Amino acid sequence: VWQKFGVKEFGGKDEFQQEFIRHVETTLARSIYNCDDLAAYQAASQAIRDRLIIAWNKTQQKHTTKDQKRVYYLSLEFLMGRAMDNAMLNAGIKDITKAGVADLGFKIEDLLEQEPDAALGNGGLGRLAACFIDSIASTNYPGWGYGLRYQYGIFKQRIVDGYQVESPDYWLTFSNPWEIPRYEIQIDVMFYGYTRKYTNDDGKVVHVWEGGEQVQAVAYDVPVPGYGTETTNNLRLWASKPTREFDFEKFNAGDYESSVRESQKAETISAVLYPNDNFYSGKELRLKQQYFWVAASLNDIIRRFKKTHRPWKEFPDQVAIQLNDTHPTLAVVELQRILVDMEGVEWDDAWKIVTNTFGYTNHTVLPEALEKWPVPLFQNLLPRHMEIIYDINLFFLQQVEKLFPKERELLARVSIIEESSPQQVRMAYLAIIGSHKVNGVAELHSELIKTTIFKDFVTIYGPDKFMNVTNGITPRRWLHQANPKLSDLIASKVGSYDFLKDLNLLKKIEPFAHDPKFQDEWVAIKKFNKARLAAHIKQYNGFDINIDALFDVQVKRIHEYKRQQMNIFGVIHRYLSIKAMTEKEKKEVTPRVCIFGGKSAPGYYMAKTIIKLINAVSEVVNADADVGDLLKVVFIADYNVSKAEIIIPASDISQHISTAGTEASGTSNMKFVLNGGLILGTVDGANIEITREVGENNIFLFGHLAESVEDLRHKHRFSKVPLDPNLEKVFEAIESGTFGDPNIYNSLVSSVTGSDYYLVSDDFQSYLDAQKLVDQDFKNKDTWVSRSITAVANMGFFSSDRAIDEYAESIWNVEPIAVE
Ligand code: 26Q
Repeated sequence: VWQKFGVKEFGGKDEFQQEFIRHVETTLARSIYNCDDLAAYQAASQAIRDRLIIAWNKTQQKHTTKDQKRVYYLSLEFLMGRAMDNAMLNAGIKDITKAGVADLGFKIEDLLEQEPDAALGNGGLGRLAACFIDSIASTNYPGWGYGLRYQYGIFKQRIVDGYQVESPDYWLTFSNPWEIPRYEIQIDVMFYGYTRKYTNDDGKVVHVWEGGEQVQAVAYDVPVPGYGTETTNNLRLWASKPTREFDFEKFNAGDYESSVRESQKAETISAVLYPNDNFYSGKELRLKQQYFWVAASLNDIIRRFKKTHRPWKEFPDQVAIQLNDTHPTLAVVELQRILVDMEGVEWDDAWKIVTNTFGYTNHTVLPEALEKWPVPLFQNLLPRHMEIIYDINLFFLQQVEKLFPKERELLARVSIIEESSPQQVRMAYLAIIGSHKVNGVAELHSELIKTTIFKDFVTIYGPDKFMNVTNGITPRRWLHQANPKLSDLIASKVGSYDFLKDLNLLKKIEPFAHDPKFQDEWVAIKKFNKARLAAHIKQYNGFDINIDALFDVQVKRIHEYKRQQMNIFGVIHRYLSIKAMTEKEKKEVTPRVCIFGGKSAPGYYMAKTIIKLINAVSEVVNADADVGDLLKVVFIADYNVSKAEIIIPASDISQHISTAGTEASGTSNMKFVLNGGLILGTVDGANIEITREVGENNIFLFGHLAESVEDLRHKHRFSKVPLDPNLEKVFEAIESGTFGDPNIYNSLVSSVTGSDYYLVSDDFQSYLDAQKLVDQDFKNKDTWVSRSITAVANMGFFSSDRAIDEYAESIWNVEPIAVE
């Protein structure tokens, strides 16, 4: 396979072995006779990395020579997962590596297991960034990712007595072969201090920001190999270090201890990823992280631009910057500051440059997730930026006033500064005003932002500034790597692996949806994947599950809006039903394994209670002899990218059951269907477009629509809405102590019996009906498999390559650079 790509850097098996041994003996200073799996993983990685670096250098050289516009994807999260398998597959050298290590007595699978996940993200947003940089490289766009090199990624989750317990993610304990430290790239970043202005010799007012604390940003580069192409792009992650001067001063003053303390403080900036998913918390350190990363990245981008000796007005012709949510919005202000304060560009000219450079992607409409920073905190940390924001706001409001004279309410509504006490900086508004395009991540979501949270901005700017780019996923990791057997089977019908670069070619398997031989192979692969997951569950949870049962999976961050509580209430309902059955009735039951996984934010009490309930139900149900194989409940601890790669290919049904209008897109829904699982879901996020693509016969939809949600919530507020009768029985079981101390679940139950903000009761009957249909349909193996095949055949649209092409075309205006 490797030759087909024509990636000349990669030699054959013998060459790989030589390099492997060389790395064992020199890089690791060990003997090949005393080499464990960890050392072998590191040596193999080094050998692969060497090749990536050659391709990386070539790519960067070519991009510099071509001097075309580049795109920079700014994201505080890159949920990369493991790198080794991906690097081998993208470079087309898995076969030679596998054979190479096998000769030396190693199994490639064991080596792959040694690698810790790069878990620098929380969930959907971070994984999307990882898929996007894979696609940018695979489709040959010149593009870099910029992020933070957290010393600790998302915490590790253990389950103790049914509760989530967090521990730190020491992912950098052993040296990380996938990063290249660039100690020579050090950028000073300042915080705090004060501003002053003076009039220079030309009579111009100059603003200065000085007297603050300095820290240094050091670059770590992670090569991003494209699939089947020479193109290897860069992900640059910044780590914070104390500045040398600072240390020195203190040291000479004889204050060694405080010098050490200060340097440790500098390092805390990039120490840890904030573990909130879809929830804003206004901590100063978080704002420090944002500015640190934004300042270093912009400095780096500008340094590269300056080498081309172009005038500033051409900056947007050379540079596109995409803001992954509002987290990097300070970049808008920082670029304006550099242009006006440091480079002497006139305000209006600078502002044109700024707005033509940035694009902003919104990922949520949930009010609790929207970033708003208290003005006092902001002003203290970034005094000059605060002034610039006031000016941006002033000029913007003047423009609005001109367009809509006398609409004072409108001015207050769209002001970047919220007039609360204290005042708050609304980052989303700043991002909109500072960008030329704003996009949502699925059709419904993009409509919702236009009609709800950003409505006024559509009035002001017109509809063209707002657009949709439906999310996508990389088929390399989420099909070929996670499910190699399915990828091989598909290739046998498509005639090649070209579908991994052009996912619409999946359409070619549709004619085989009813072909018995193809169906058998399809079913056998699903069974293999279910056995692989069952082995994992046996190893980590310690019990057996029946692989002929329907595997029903919900894995994602635990959140009330994602409604894992509805799922577990449904499981309890199922349990109670089975308990009430005669032996004869039991014969008709479709056996099920209900699989849950996901992390809760450490401070999110309700989410933690949901985890506890799932585990409590699991304990009771799995031990109940009346139920036997008909129902098993599993909570898989520490759900992460690597576990997703095992879990997703094994699902028959996966649940994406957010309250309509709350899940912006979802991306795991796409991964499950691409792996031959069907969806049980609400009419929300990308479920809607998946339905359109695969056909409504190949998805199980239920529940109220987004347009009714507001009305229903209104009803709840003004009258007591009767509880769904089936749900009532579920609550009775919980309250009678069936799953242990009922007091533990008081708040969870009353959140539904009270205001039921997420409409669990309103949707419950519809949910049970859909589940019943799933049970019935799963019995008909023939139709089930043909639906599964048909669904996969129609998933081409959800490749992140397609999403990236749309961004490139309609937001970034960048062209791919051909590889000879
Ligand atoms: C903000 C401020 C302070 C601390 C943390 C945060 C923060 C961190 C992470 C806010 C939000 C997030 C993550 C959001 C997220 O993952 N959104 C998801 O994005 C996916 C990709 O577009 C969508 O598919 C999901 O629907 C959406 O929930």
